[in-house]
Amino acid sequence: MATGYSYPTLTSEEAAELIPHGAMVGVSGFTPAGSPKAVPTALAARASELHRAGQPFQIRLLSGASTGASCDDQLGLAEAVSWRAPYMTSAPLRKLANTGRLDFVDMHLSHVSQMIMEGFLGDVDFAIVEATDITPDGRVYLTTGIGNSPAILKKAGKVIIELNSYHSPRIREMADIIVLPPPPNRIAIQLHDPLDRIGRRYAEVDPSRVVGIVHTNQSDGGRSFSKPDATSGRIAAHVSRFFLEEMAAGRIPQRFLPLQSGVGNVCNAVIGGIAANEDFPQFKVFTEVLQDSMLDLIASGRVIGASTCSLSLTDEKLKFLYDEFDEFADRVILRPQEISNNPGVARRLGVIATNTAIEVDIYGHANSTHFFGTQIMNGLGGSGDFERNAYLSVLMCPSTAKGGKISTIVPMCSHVDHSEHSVQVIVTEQGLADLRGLSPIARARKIIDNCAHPAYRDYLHRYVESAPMGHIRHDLRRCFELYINFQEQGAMLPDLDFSQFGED
Ligand code: 0RQ
Repeated sequence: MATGYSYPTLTSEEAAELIPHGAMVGVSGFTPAGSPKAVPTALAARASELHRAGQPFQIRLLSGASTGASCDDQLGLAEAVSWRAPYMTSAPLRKLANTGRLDFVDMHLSHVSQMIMEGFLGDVDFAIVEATDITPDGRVYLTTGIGNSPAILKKAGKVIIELNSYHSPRIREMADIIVLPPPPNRIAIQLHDPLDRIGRRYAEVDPSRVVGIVHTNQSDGGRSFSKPDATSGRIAAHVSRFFLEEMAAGRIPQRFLPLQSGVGNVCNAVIGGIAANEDFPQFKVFTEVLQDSMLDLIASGRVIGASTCSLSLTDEKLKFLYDEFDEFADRVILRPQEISNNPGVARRLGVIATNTAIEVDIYGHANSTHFFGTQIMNGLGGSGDFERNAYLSVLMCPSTAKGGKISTIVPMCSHVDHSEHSVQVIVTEQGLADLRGLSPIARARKIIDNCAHPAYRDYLHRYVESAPMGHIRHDLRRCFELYINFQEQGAMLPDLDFSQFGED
Protein backbone atom coordinates (compact mmCIF):
# COMPACT_ATOMS: atom_id res chain seq x y z
CA MET A 1 0.00 0.00 0.00
CA ALA A 2 1.17 3.52 -0.73
CA THR A 3 1.56 5.78 2.28
CA GLY A 4 1.32 9.51 2.72
CA TYR A 5 -1.38 9.78 0.08
CA SER A 6 -3.36 12.99 -0.14
CA TYR A 7 -6.85 12.71 -1.53
CA PRO A 8 -8.50 15.28 -3.78
CA THR A 9 -11.53 17.07 -2.39
CA LEU A 10 -14.56 17.07 -4.70
CA THR A 11 -18.06 18.48 -4.62
CA SER A 12 -20.79 15.86 -4.72
CA GLU A 13 -21.56 16.92 -8.31
CA GLU A 14 -17.93 16.46 -9.35
CA ALA A 15 -17.87 13.03 -7.72
CA ALA A 16 -21.10 12.04 -9.46
CA GLU A 17 -19.62 13.09 -12.82
CA LEU A 18 -16.94 10.40 -12.45
CA ILE A 19 -19.44 7.53 -12.44
CA PRO A 20 -20.33 6.30 -15.94
CA HIS A 21 -23.58 4.81 -17.23
CA GLY A 22 -23.68 1.07 -16.54
CA ALA A 23 -21.23 1.14 -13.62
CA MET A 24 -21.63 -1.24 -10.70
CA VAL A 25 -21.63 0.99 -7.63
CA GLY A 26 -21.21 -0.42 -4.12
CA VAL A 27 -22.43 1.78 -1.29
CA SER A 28 -21.79 1.77 2.44
CA GLY A 29 -24.27 1.37 5.24
CA PHE A 30 -27.04 -0.92 6.34
CA THR A 31 -30.55 0.63 6.44
CA PRO A 32 -30.25 4.45 6.35
CA ALA A 33 -27.45 4.05 8.92
CA GLY A 34 -24.12 4.82 7.32
CA SER A 35 -25.35 4.98 3.74
CA PRO A 36 -23.89 7.75 1.55
CA LYS A 37 -26.08 10.78 1.02
CA ALA A 38 -24.63 13.59 -1.05
CA VAL A 39 -23.14 11.70 -4.00
CA PRO A 40 -26.17 9.43 -4.67
CA THR A 41 -28.43 12.51 -4.61
CA ALA A 42 -26.12 14.28 -7.06
CA LEU A 43 -26.01 11.14 -9.19
CA ALA A 44 -29.83 11.06 -9.30
CA ALA A 45 -29.90 14.71 -10.39
CA ARG A 46 -27.34 13.97 -13.09
CA ALA A 47 -29.35 10.97 -14.29
CA SER A 48 -32.52 13.08 -14.54
CA GLU A 49 -30.66 15.73 -16.50
CA LEU A 50 -29.25 13.14 -18.92
CA HIS A 51 -32.66 11.49 -19.30
CA ARG A 52 -34.19 14.87 -20.14
CA ALA A 53 -31.50 15.24 -22.83
CA GLY A 54 -32.50 11.83 -24.19
CA GLN A 55 -29.39 10.03 -22.97
CA PRO A 56 -29.39 6.77 -21.02
CA PHE A 57 -27.97 6.73 -17.50
CA GLN A 58 -28.41 3.92 -15.03
CA ILE A 59 -26.13 2.29 -12.51
CA ARG A 60 -26.10 -1.14 -10.91
CA LEU A 61 -26.44 -0.60 -7.17
CA LEU A 62 -25.06 -2.91 -4.50
CA SER A 63 -25.41 -2.15 -0.79
CA GLY A 64 -25.48 -3.74 2.65
CA ALA A 65 -29.26 -3.70 3.03
CA SER A 66 -31.72 -0.88 2.44
CA THR A 67 -30.24 2.63 2.26
CA GLY A 68 -31.55 6.07 3.16
CA ALA A 69 -34.00 8.21 1.22
CA SER A 70 -31.16 10.24 -0.28
CA CYS A 71 -29.79 7.12 -1.94
CA ASP A 72 -32.43 4.52 -2.90
CA ASP A 73 -35.43 6.86 -3.12
CA GLN A 74 -33.63 9.56 -5.08
CA LEU A 75 -32.06 7.11 -7.50
CA GLY A 76 -35.36 5.22 -7.82
CA LEU A 77 -37.37 8.38 -8.54
CA ALA A 78 -34.82 9.29 -11.22
CA GLU A 79 -35.05 5.75 -12.67
CA ALA A 80 -31.28 5.71 -12.41
CA VAL A 81 -30.90 2.07 -11.30
CA SER A 82 -31.06 -0.93 -13.64
CA TRP A 83 -30.00 -3.63 -11.14
CA ARG A 84 -30.23 -3.66 -7.35
CA ALA A 85 -29.13 -6.08 -4.62
CA PRO A 86 -29.49 -7.37 -1.90
CA TYR A 87 -32.40 -5.62 -0.05
CA MET A 88 -34.50 -2.48 -0.26
CA THR A 89 -37.36 -0.76 1.52
CA SER A 90 -37.74 2.08 -0.98
CA ALA A 91 -41.23 2.63 -2.47
CA PRO A 92 -39.85 4.04 -5.78
CA LEU A 93 -37.52 1.05 -6.24
CA ARG A 94 -40.29 -1.38 -5.27
CA LYS A 95 -42.51 0.14 -7.94
CA LEU A 96 -39.78 -0.26 -10.56
CA ALA A 97 -39.09 -3.87 -9.54
CA ASN A 98 -42.79 -4.77 -9.63
CA THR A 99 -43.27 -3.30 -13.11
CA GLY A 100 -40.32 -4.99 -14.79
CA ARG A 101 -38.15 -1.86 -14.90
CA LEU A 102 -35.57 -2.90 -12.29
CA ASP A 103 -33.74 -6.19 -11.94
CA PHE A 104 -33.83 -6.75 -8.18
CA VAL A 105 -31.83 -9.61 -6.69
CA ASP A 106 -33.09 -10.65 -3.25
CA MET A 107 -30.28 -12.29 -1.25
CA HIS A 108 -29.42 -13.61 2.19
CA LEU A 109 -27.47 -10.69 3.65
CA SER A 110 -24.72 -12.90 5.07
CA HIS A 111 -23.91 -14.14 1.55
CA VAL A 112 -23.23 -10.82 -0.09
CA SER A 113 -19.74 -10.01 1.12
CA GLN A 114 -18.41 -13.41 0.10
CA MET A 115 -20.03 -13.05 -3.32
CA ILE A 116 -18.41 -9.63 -3.78
CA MET A 117 -15.00 -11.03 -2.85
CA GLU A 118 -15.47 -14.02 -5.17
CA GLY A 119 -16.54 -11.81 -8.07
CA PHE A 120 -19.87 -13.65 -8.36
CA LEU A 121 -21.68 -10.34 -8.86
CA GLY A 122 -19.22 -8.95 -11.39
CA ASP A 123 -16.70 -6.16 -10.93
CA VAL A 124 -17.44 -3.37 -8.48
CA ASP A 125 -16.51 -0.30 -10.51
CA PHE A 126 -17.12 2.35 -7.86
CA ALA A 127 -17.54 2.50 -4.11
CA ILE A 128 -19.27 5.39 -2.33
CA VAL A 129 -18.53 4.99 1.36
CA GLU A 130 -19.47 7.20 4.28
CA ALA A 131 -16.76 7.62 6.91
CA THR A 132 -15.67 9.86 9.76
CA ASP A 133 -12.04 9.73 8.65
CA ILE A 134 -9.61 8.23 6.16
CA THR A 135 -5.89 8.10 6.87
CA PRO A 136 -3.17 8.58 4.24
CA ASP A 137 -2.40 4.85 4.41
CA GLY A 138 -6.00 3.86 3.68
CA ARG A 139 -7.66 3.21 7.02
CA VAL A 140 -11.34 4.04 6.63
CA TYR A 141 -13.31 4.73 9.82
CA LEU A 142 -16.93 3.91 9.02
CA THR A 143 -20.03 5.45 10.61
CA THR A 144 -23.26 3.92 11.93
CA GLY A 145 -23.67 0.97 9.54
CA ILE A 146 -20.83 -1.38 8.57
CA GLY A 147 -22.75 -3.48 6.03
CA ASN A 148 -20.58 -4.73 3.18
CA SER A 149 -18.21 -1.73 3.18
CA PRO A 150 -15.06 -3.68 4.12
CA ALA A 151 -15.50 -6.01 1.11
CA ILE A 152 -16.67 -3.24 -1.23
CA LEU A 153 -13.61 -1.15 -0.32
CA LYS A 154 -11.32 -4.09 -1.07
CA LYS A 155 -12.83 -4.83 -4.48
CA ALA A 156 -13.89 -1.46 -5.91
CA GLY A 157 -11.85 -0.08 -8.79
CA LYS A 158 -12.44 3.53 -7.72
CA VAL A 159 -13.50 4.84 -4.35
CA ILE A 160 -15.33 8.02 -3.29
CA ILE A 161 -15.40 8.75 0.42
CA GLU A 162 -18.14 10.90 1.94
CA LEU A 163 -16.58 12.35 5.09
CA ASN A 164 -19.61 13.09 7.23
CA SER A 165 -18.90 15.45 10.12
CA TYR A 166 -22.41 14.85 11.53
CA HIS A 167 -21.12 11.68 13.21
CA SER A 168 -18.96 11.51 16.31
CA PRO A 169 -15.46 10.27 15.46
CA ARG A 170 -15.84 8.06 18.54
CA ILE A 171 -18.26 5.82 16.61
CA ARG A 172 -15.12 3.91 15.51
CA GLU A 173 -14.82 2.55 19.05
CA MET A 174 -17.80 0.31 18.36
CA ALA A 175 -16.50 -1.07 15.07
CA ASP A 176 -15.09 -4.60 14.97
CA ILE A 177 -14.09 -5.36 11.41
CA ILE A 178 -12.60 -8.41 9.76
CA VAL A 179 -12.73 -9.56 6.15
CA LEU A 180 -12.58 -13.32 5.80
CA PRO A 181 -10.09 -14.72 3.30
CA PRO A 182 -11.74 -16.76 0.53
CA PRO A 183 -11.89 -20.57 0.52
CA PRO A 184 -9.81 -22.70 0.88
CA ASN A 185 -8.11 -20.29 3.30
CA ARG A 186 -11.15 -19.28 5.29
CA ILE A 187 -10.63 -19.02 9.04
CA ALA A 188 -12.82 -19.84 12.01
CA ILE A 189 -14.68 -16.82 13.35
CA GLN A 190 -13.62 -16.72 16.99
CA LEU A 191 -16.83 -15.35 18.46
CA HIS A 192 -18.01 -17.22 21.54
CA ASP A 193 -20.06 -14.41 23.03
CA PRO A 194 -22.02 -11.61 21.30
CA LEU A 195 -19.70 -9.03 22.87
CA ASP A 196 -16.36 -10.64 21.90
CA ARG A 197 -14.09 -8.48 19.76
CA ILE A 198 -12.03 -10.07 17.00
CA GLY A 199 -11.29 -7.33 14.49
CA ARG A 200 -10.10 -3.80 13.86
CA ARG A 201 -11.79 -0.44 14.24
CA TYR A 202 -11.35 0.41 10.55
CA ALA A 203 -11.84 -0.99 7.07
CA GLU A 204 -8.98 -0.81 4.59
CA VAL A 205 -8.63 0.59 1.09
CA ASP A 206 -5.75 0.91 -1.33
CA PRO A 207 -5.25 4.72 -1.16
CA SER A 208 -4.36 4.91 -4.84
CA ARG A 209 -7.94 3.91 -5.68
CA VAL A 210 -9.50 6.80 -3.76
CA VAL A 211 -10.51 9.29 -6.42
CA GLY A 212 -12.04 11.88 -4.14
CA ILE A 213 -13.34 12.97 -0.78
CA VAL A 214 -16.70 14.71 -0.48
CA HIS A 215 -17.37 16.61 2.76
CA THR A 216 -20.89 16.36 4.19
CA ASN A 217 -22.77 17.07 7.39
CA GLN A 218 -25.98 15.13 7.18
CA SER A 219 -27.90 12.85 9.53
CA ASP A 220 -28.93 9.30 8.63
CA GLY A 221 -32.57 10.40 8.87
CA GLY A 222 -33.45 7.13 10.58
CA ARG A 223 -37.12 6.18 10.66
CA SER A 224 -39.03 5.83 13.91
CA PHE A 225 -41.72 3.27 14.59
CA SER A 226 -45.10 3.93 16.12
CA LYS A 227 -45.87 2.40 19.50
CA PRO A 228 -46.81 -1.30 19.32
CA ASP A 229 -50.54 -1.81 18.74
CA ALA A 230 -52.78 -4.29 20.55
CA THR A 231 -52.13 -7.06 18.00
CA SER A 232 -48.35 -6.73 18.36
CA GLY A 233 -48.78 -6.69 22.14
CA ARG A 234 -50.72 -9.97 22.06
CA ILE A 235 -48.11 -11.59 19.81
CA ALA A 236 -45.39 -10.40 22.19
CA ALA A 237 -47.27 -11.82 25.19
CA HIS A 238 -47.49 -15.28 23.55
CA VAL A 239 -43.76 -15.19 22.73
CA SER A 240 -42.75 -14.15 26.28
CA ARG A 241 -44.91 -16.86 27.85
CA PHE A 242 -43.43 -19.48 25.52
CA PHE A 243 -39.83 -18.49 26.31
CA LEU A 244 -40.56 -18.60 30.06
CA GLU A 245 -42.08 -22.08 29.67
CA GLU A 246 -39.01 -23.18 27.75
CA MET A 247 -36.79 -21.84 30.53
CA ALA A 248 -38.87 -23.62 33.18
CA ALA A 249 -38.56 -26.86 31.18
CA GLY A 250 -34.77 -26.41 30.97
CA ARG A 251 -34.75 -26.05 27.19
CA ILE A 252 -33.58 -22.44 27.36
CA PRO A 253 -30.84 -21.80 29.95
CA GLN A 254 -31.73 -19.70 33.00
CA ARG A 255 -29.37 -16.95 31.87
CA PHE A 256 -31.28 -16.90 28.56
CA LEU A 257 -29.70 -16.88 25.08
CA PRO A 258 -28.73 -14.08 22.69
CA LEU A 259 -31.77 -12.64 21.00
CA GLN A 260 -32.05 -11.63 17.34
CA SER A 261 -34.90 -9.40 16.40
CA GLY A 262 -36.13 -8.28 12.98
CA VAL A 263 -37.35 -4.76 12.40
CA GLY A 264 -40.83 -3.34 12.81
CA ASN A 265 -43.55 -2.97 15.39
CA VAL A 266 -44.12 -6.66 16.12
CA CYS A 267 -40.43 -7.31 16.73
CA ASN A 268 -40.12 -4.18 18.88
CA ALA A 269 -43.12 -5.31 20.92
CA VAL A 270 -41.49 -8.71 21.50
CA ILE A 271 -38.20 -7.22 22.66
CA GLY A 272 -40.05 -4.68 24.82
CA GLY A 273 -42.24 -7.43 26.29
CA ILE A 274 -39.27 -9.58 27.29
CA ALA A 275 -37.38 -6.62 28.71
CA ALA A 276 -40.37 -5.45 30.75
CA ASN A 277 -40.89 -8.88 32.29
CA GLU A 278 -38.77 -9.30 35.44
CA ASP A 279 -39.00 -13.10 35.11
CA PHE A 280 -36.39 -12.83 32.36
CA PRO A 281 -32.76 -12.19 33.33
CA GLN A 282 -30.74 -9.44 31.70
CA PHE A 283 -29.82 -10.68 28.24
CA LYS A 284 -27.54 -10.04 25.28
CA VAL A 285 -28.54 -9.33 21.73
CA PHE A 286 -26.99 -10.73 18.53
CA THR A 287 -28.73 -9.05 15.66
CA GLU A 288 -28.28 -6.98 12.51
CA VAL A 289 -30.27 -3.80 13.19
CA LEU A 290 -30.32 -1.95 16.48
CA GLN A 291 -33.31 0.40 16.78
CA ASP A 292 -34.28 3.12 19.28
CA SER A 293 -36.09 0.79 21.67
CA MET A 294 -33.03 -1.44 22.00
CA LEU A 295 -30.79 1.48 22.89
CA ASP A 296 -33.18 2.38 25.70
CA LEU A 297 -32.97 -1.17 27.02
CA ILE A 298 -29.17 -1.05 26.98
CA ALA A 299 -29.29 2.28 28.80
CA SER A 300 -31.63 0.84 31.43
CA GLY A 301 -29.46 -2.25 31.88
CA ARG A 302 -32.14 -4.78 30.84
CA VAL A 303 -30.00 -5.56 27.80
CA ILE A 304 -26.36 -6.18 28.73
CA GLY A 305 -25.08 -5.35 25.28
CA ALA A 306 -25.61 -5.92 21.58
CA SER A 307 -23.73 -7.15 18.54
CA THR A 308 -25.19 -5.57 15.43
CA CYS A 309 -24.38 -4.43 11.90
CA SER A 310 -26.00 -1.03 12.16
CA LEU A 311 -27.32 1.62 14.50
CA SER A 312 -30.62 2.32 12.80
CA LEU A 313 -31.57 5.13 15.15
CA THR A 314 -33.60 8.29 14.87
CA ASP A 315 -31.58 11.52 14.98
CA GLU A 316 -32.72 12.14 18.53
CA LYS A 317 -31.58 8.72 19.75
CA LEU A 318 -28.26 8.93 17.92
CA LYS A 319 -27.60 12.25 19.66
CA PHE A 320 -28.33 10.54 22.98
CA LEU A 321 -25.83 7.81 22.08
CA TYR A 322 -23.13 10.33 21.16
CA ASP A 323 -23.83 12.44 24.29
CA GLU A 324 -23.58 9.39 26.55
CA PHE A 325 -20.97 7.52 24.53
CA ASP A 326 -19.02 6.16 27.50
CA GLU A 327 -22.18 4.35 28.65
CA PHE A 328 -22.39 2.42 25.38
CA ALA A 329 -18.85 2.18 24.01
CA ASP A 330 -18.21 -1.35 25.34
CA ARG A 331 -21.77 -2.56 25.06
CA VAL A 332 -22.50 -2.11 21.38
CA ILE A 333 -20.37 -3.78 18.71
CA LEU A 334 -20.74 -2.93 15.04
CA ARG A 335 -19.74 -5.75 12.69
CA PRO A 336 -19.74 -6.38 8.94
CA GLN A 337 -22.89 -8.27 7.92
CA GLU A 338 -20.87 -11.33 7.00
CA ILE A 339 -20.14 -11.62 10.73
CA SER A 340 -23.27 -10.13 12.34
CA ASN A 341 -25.43 -12.53 10.29
CA ASN A 342 -23.01 -15.43 10.06
CA PRO A 343 -24.84 -18.78 10.06
CA GLY A 344 -22.05 -20.59 11.95
CA VAL A 345 -21.85 -17.94 14.65
CA ALA A 346 -25.64 -17.78 15.07
CA ARG A 347 -25.66 -21.57 15.50
CA ARG A 348 -22.72 -21.53 17.93
CA LEU A 349 -24.15 -18.79 20.13
CA GLY A 350 -27.59 -20.43 20.20
CA VAL A 351 -29.37 -17.34 18.95
CA ILE A 352 -33.13 -17.10 19.41
CA ALA A 353 -34.46 -15.59 16.18
CA THR A 354 -37.67 -13.55 16.10
CA ASN A 355 -38.77 -12.19 12.72
CA THR A 356 -41.95 -11.10 10.99
CA ALA A 357 -43.48 -12.83 7.96
CA ILE A 358 -46.08 -11.68 5.46
CA GLU A 359 -47.82 -15.06 5.63
CA VAL A 360 -47.25 -18.68 6.60
CA ASP A 361 -48.86 -21.82 5.35
CA ILE A 362 -50.44 -24.66 7.27
CA TYR A 363 -47.32 -26.82 6.87
CA GLY A 364 -44.94 -24.17 8.25
CA HIS A 365 -43.47 -22.57 5.13
CA ALA A 366 -43.17 -18.80 5.44
CA ASN A 367 -43.25 -15.94 2.97
CA SER A 368 -41.43 -12.77 4.02
CA THR A 369 -41.12 -11.04 0.69
CA HIS A 370 -43.86 -11.28 -1.94
CA PHE A 371 -47.56 -10.43 -1.96
CA PHE A 372 -49.59 -12.92 -3.99
CA GLY A 373 -46.38 -14.59 -5.14
CA THR A 374 -45.55 -11.69 -7.46
CA GLN A 375 -45.19 -8.28 -5.80
CA ILE A 376 -41.96 -7.76 -3.88
CA MET A 377 -42.24 -5.89 -0.58
CA ASN A 378 -38.68 -5.43 0.76
CA GLY A 379 -36.74 -8.64 0.44
CA LEU A 380 -35.53 -11.43 2.66
CA GLY A 381 -32.94 -9.34 4.47
CA GLY A 382 -31.26 -11.20 7.28
CA SER A 383 -34.35 -13.15 8.29
CA GLY A 384 -33.16 -16.31 6.52
CA ASP A 385 -29.65 -16.08 7.96
CA PHE A 386 -31.15 -16.23 11.43
CA GLU A 387 -34.27 -18.36 11.02
CA ARG A 388 -32.35 -21.21 9.39
CA ASN A 389 -29.51 -21.24 11.92
CA ALA A 390 -31.11 -20.27 15.21
CA TYR A 391 -31.40 -22.35 18.36
CA LEU A 392 -35.09 -21.46 18.22
CA SER A 393 -36.68 -19.97 15.09
CA VAL A 394 -39.79 -17.90 15.66
CA LEU A 395 -41.83 -16.29 12.88
CA MET A 396 -44.66 -13.94 13.69
CA CYS A 397 -47.47 -12.12 11.89
CA PRO A 398 -50.97 -10.83 12.60
CA SER A 399 -53.48 -13.58 11.64
CA THR A 400 -55.24 -11.31 9.14
CA ALA A 401 -54.50 -8.25 6.99
CA LYS A 402 -56.64 -5.67 5.19
CA GLY A 403 -59.44 -5.68 7.75
CA GLY A 404 -59.81 -9.48 7.73
CA LYS A 405 -60.08 -9.76 3.95
CA ILE A 406 -56.73 -11.59 3.94
CA SER A 407 -55.80 -14.54 6.12
CA THR A 408 -52.06 -14.74 6.70
CA ILE A 409 -52.47 -18.47 7.35
CA VAL A 410 -53.03 -20.06 3.94
CA PRO A 411 -53.05 -23.61 2.53
CA MET A 412 -49.93 -23.07 0.41
CA CYS A 413 -47.74 -19.96 0.47
CA SER A 414 -47.63 -18.12 -2.83
CA HIS A 415 -43.88 -17.65 -2.29
CA VAL A 416 -41.53 -19.37 0.16
CA ASP A 417 -38.52 -17.77 1.86
CA HIS A 418 -38.28 -19.99 4.94
CA SER A 419 -39.15 -23.63 4.44
CA GLU A 420 -40.80 -26.03 6.90
CA HIS A 421 -37.28 -27.16 7.78
CA SER A 422 -36.27 -23.74 9.12
CA VAL A 423 -39.40 -22.65 10.94
CA GLN A 424 -39.95 -23.99 14.46
CA VAL A 425 -42.49 -21.69 16.04
CA ILE A 426 -45.29 -19.61 14.47
CA VAL A 427 -47.07 -16.91 16.41
CA THR A 428 -50.06 -14.70 15.66
CA GLU A 429 -52.19 -12.67 18.06
CA GLN A 430 -54.44 -15.78 18.23
CA GLY A 431 -51.75 -17.97 19.74
CA LEU A 432 -48.54 -19.91 19.22
CA ALA A 433 -47.80 -23.14 17.37
CA ASP A 434 -44.69 -25.02 18.48
CA LEU A 435 -43.92 -27.18 15.46
CA ARG A 436 -40.87 -29.01 16.75
CA GLY A 437 -41.09 -32.74 16.15
CA LEU A 438 -44.47 -32.59 14.42
CA SER A 439 -45.36 -34.34 11.15
CA PRO A 440 -46.87 -32.22 8.35
CA ILE A 441 -50.46 -33.13 9.20
CA ALA A 442 -49.92 -32.47 12.92
CA ARG A 443 -48.33 -29.13 12.06
CA ALA A 444 -51.30 -28.20 9.90
CA ARG A 445 -53.85 -28.94 12.62
CA LYS A 446 -51.84 -27.05 15.22
CA ILE A 447 -51.22 -23.97 13.08
CA ILE A 448 -54.90 -23.77 12.13
CA ASP A 449 -56.15 -24.23 15.70
CA ASN A 450 -53.60 -22.00 17.42
CA CYS A 451 -52.70 -19.31 14.88
CA ALA A 452 -55.40 -18.87 12.21
CA HIS A 453 -58.15 -16.35 12.85
CA PRO A 454 -61.29 -18.24 14.01
CA ALA A 455 -63.18 -16.97 10.95
CA TYR A 456 -60.78 -18.88 8.67
CA ARG A 457 -60.33 -22.08 10.70
CA ASP A 458 -63.24 -24.09 9.26
CA TYR A 459 -62.15 -23.37 5.70
CA LEU A 460 -58.56 -24.40 6.45
CA HIS A 461 -59.55 -27.58 8.32
CA ARG A 462 -61.91 -28.57 5.50
CA TYR A 463 -59.14 -27.92 2.99
CA VAL A 464 -56.78 -30.33 4.79
CA GLU A 465 -59.31 -33.05 5.51
CA SER A 466 -60.70 -33.07 1.96
CA ALA A 467 -57.33 -32.94 0.18
CA PRO A 468 -56.07 -36.21 -1.38
CA MET A 469 -54.11 -38.40 1.05
CA GLY A 470 -50.35 -37.97 1.07
CA HIS A 471 -47.48 -37.27 3.43
CA ILE A 472 -48.43 -33.66 2.88
CA ARG A 473 -52.09 -33.28 1.97
CA HIS A 474 -52.68 -30.76 -0.79
CA ASP A 475 -55.38 -30.29 -3.36
CA LEU A 476 -53.43 -28.78 -6.23
CA ARG A 477 -56.62 -27.48 -7.85
CA ARG A 478 -57.58 -25.50 -4.74
CA CYS A 479 -54.36 -24.65 -2.90
CA PHE A 480 -54.37 -21.04 -4.18
CA GLU A 481 -58.15 -20.60 -4.04
CA LEU A 482 -58.01 -17.98 -1.25
CA TYR A 483 -55.70 -15.74 -3.31
CA ILE A 484 -57.89 -16.10 -6.39
CA ASN A 485 -60.97 -15.22 -4.31
CA PHE A 486 -59.19 -12.06 -3.10
CA GLN A 487 -58.15 -11.04 -6.58
CA GLU A 488 -61.54 -11.70 -8.13
CA GLN A 489 -63.88 -10.80 -5.24
CA GLY A 490 -61.84 -8.50 -2.96
CA ALA A 491 -61.68 -10.92 -0.04
CA MET A 492 -60.27 -14.39 0.55
CA LEU A 493 -63.64 -15.49 1.99
CA PRO A 494 -66.08 -12.88 0.64
CA ASP A 495 -69.05 -14.08 2.73
CA LEU A 496 -67.43 -13.33 6.10
CA ASP A 497 -68.75 -10.58 8.36
CA PHE A 498 -65.78 -8.18 8.27
CA SER A 499 -67.09 -6.00 11.10
CA GLN A 500 -65.64 -8.62 13.50
CA PHE A 501 -62.04 -7.74 12.53
CA GLY A 502 -61.78 -4.05 13.41
CA GLU A 503 -59.09 -1.86 11.88
CA ASP A 504 -55.64 -3.27 10.94
O1 0RQ B 1 -50.12 -2.94 3.93
O2 0RQ B 1 -49.04 -0.78 4.39
O3 0RQ B 1 -50.94 -0.98 2.74
O4 0RQ B 1 -51.36 -1.25 5.20
O5 0RQ B 1 -48.45 -5.47 4.04
O6 0RQ B 1 -47.78 -5.06 6.74
O7 0RQ B 1 -48.16 -5.91 9.06
O8 0RQ B 1 -47.38 -3.50 8.70
O9 0RQ B 1 -45.88 -5.47 8.15
O10 0RQ B 1 -44.25 -3.57 8.56
O11 0RQ B 1 -44.41 -5.59 10.11
O12 0RQ B 1 -43.53 -5.80 7.75
C1 0RQ B 1 -42.67 -9.13 6.44
C2 0RQ B 1 -42.89 -7.02 5.16
C3 0RQ B 1 -43.65 -7.18 7.55
C4 0RQ B 1 -41.19 -7.15 7.01
C5 0RQ B 1 -42.59 -7.63 6.52
C6 0RQ B 1 -49.84 -5.79 4.04
C7 0RQ B 1 -50.40 -4.97 5.19
C8 0RQ B 1 -49.60 -3.68 5.02
C9 0RQ B 1 -47.23 -4.28 5.73
P1 0RQ B 1 -50.40 -1.37 4.08
P2 0RQ B 1 -47.36 -4.92 8.26
P3 0RQ B 1 -44.51 -5.01 8.74
C10 0RQ B 1 -34.27 -7.75 9.74
C11 0RQ B 1 -35.10 -8.89 9.25
C12 0RQ B 1 -38.38 -9.36 5.64
C13 0RQ B 1 -37.02 -8.91 6.07
C14 0RQ B 1 -36.71 -9.25 7.48
C15 0RQ B 1 -40.07 -7.61 6.10
C16 0RQ B 1 -48.23 -4.17 4.58
O13 0RQ B 1 -40.96 -7.64 8.30
O14 0RQ B 1 -39.77 -6.97 5.11
O15 0RQ B 1 -37.41 -9.95 8.18
N1 0RQ B 1 -39.45 -8.78 6.42
N2 0RQ B 1 -35.58 -8.72 7.92
O16 0RQ B 1 -51.78 -4.78 5.07
C17 0RQ B 1 -51.12 -9.08 1.37
C18 0RQ B 1 -50.65 -10.53 3.16
C19 0RQ B 1 -50.29 -9.37 3.93
C20 0RQ B 1 -50.38 -8.13 3.33
C21 0RQ B 1 -49.63 -7.92 5.36
N3 0RQ B 1 -50.60 -11.75 3.67
N4 0RQ B 1 -51.05 -10.32 1.90
N5 0RQ B 1 -50.79 -7.97 2.06
N6 0RQ B 1 -49.97 -7.24 4.25
N7 0RQ B 1 -49.83 -9.23 5.19
C22 0RQ B 1 -34.12 -6.47 8.91
C23 0RQ B 1 -33.17 -6.55 7.72
O17 0RQ B 1 -33.00 -7.54 7.16
C24 0RQ B 1 -32.46 -5.31 7.29
